[in-house]
Amino acid sequence: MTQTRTIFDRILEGEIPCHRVYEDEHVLAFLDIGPLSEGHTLVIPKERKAFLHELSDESAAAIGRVLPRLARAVIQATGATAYNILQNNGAEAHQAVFHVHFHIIPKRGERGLGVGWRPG
Ligand code: DGP
Repeated sequence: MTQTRTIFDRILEGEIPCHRVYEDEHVLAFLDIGPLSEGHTLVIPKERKAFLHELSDESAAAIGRVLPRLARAVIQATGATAYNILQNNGAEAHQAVFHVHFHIIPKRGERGLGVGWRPG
């Protein structure tokens, strides 16, 4: 897929603001603008790729390293008792922003049904 400039590139370049929760050489994490629960966090590679299967090993490793740490931080910050990690690839899979991203969606005091986040 052609790697077009998305809203996340504008966030990465500081052109539009975000609530940053983590940043390193390869990864940025920030709060989702339309949170499904308090603390809903997006974790993105700095590499500009639309889909997970296009990601370089370096970016994949960097994301893999920080996801558990960020999940831990989200649990601690929100008091969540559970969370979903979601990662959509393609419009039919509900991907809206075509820059790879992982959702960390904390859950508390509720029992999830099925995948429990968005209607199919
Ligand atoms: P997805 O459907 O997986 O592509 O989710 C894209 C997410 O990106 C969606 O939950 C809302 C979030 N989002 C879109 N635009 C912005 C933005 O400008 N700032 C922030 N913080 N989040 C955004």
